[in-house]
Amino acid sequence: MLKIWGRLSSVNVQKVVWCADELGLTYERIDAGGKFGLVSTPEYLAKNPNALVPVIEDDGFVLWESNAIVRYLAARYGEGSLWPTDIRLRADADRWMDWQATSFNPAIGPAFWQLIRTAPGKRDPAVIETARDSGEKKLALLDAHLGTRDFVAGRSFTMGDIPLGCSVDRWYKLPLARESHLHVERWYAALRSRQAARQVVELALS
Ligand SMILES: N[C@@H](CCC(=O)N[C@@H](CS)C(=O)NCC(=O)O)C(=O)O
Repeated sequence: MLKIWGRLSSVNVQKVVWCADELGLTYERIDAGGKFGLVSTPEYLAKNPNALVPVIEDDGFVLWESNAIVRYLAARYGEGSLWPTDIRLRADADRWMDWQATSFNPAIGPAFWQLIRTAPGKRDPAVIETARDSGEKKLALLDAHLGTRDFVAGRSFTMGDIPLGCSVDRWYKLPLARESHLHVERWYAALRSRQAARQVVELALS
């Protein structure tokens, strides 16, 4: 059976759980990281020397790095659905996965850390405002893209929607003043209505 190590409060673990649920996979999730520890034990470090979550083990194959895990699961279990067979659609899905990891998440991350993981008295409003402003600019770009398609890679939901869906879910749960991005809001509502997204969208930030 597929095993997933990682606490659900991690955006990177959320991607893997959502992907596995989309694919209807049976899996065991083992809490690790944060208050659950485990990541610094020799057994865990043998699986992931970065001491980070998530990690998966699938039929003896161990893999870390959340977007690589989403790609692997989609390719192995979701060909033609989460894993587009058309190479350009797949490249488009890939592109938005990379954008989530290298652009959107780093932009909004400081707001999350300040507002959710930092005691009120120690927060820096300037850091929050910079992250908010940066997040809005990136969402405007995504909004323009979604203005002409239902999902990030076109008409169908693919692996490309999952990492970004987790980050945008985080964005909408942050206690921030937000601008309106109608296409992103429509897309996010469609994602929220998916049964497989429930574990993520019903979770409070912590
Ligand atoms: N690039 C890695 C980043 C993994 C990462 O930073 N994980 C964080 C949680 S989001 C972590 O393990 N933090 C330490 C901990 O939870 O103990 C990935 O996408 O898998």
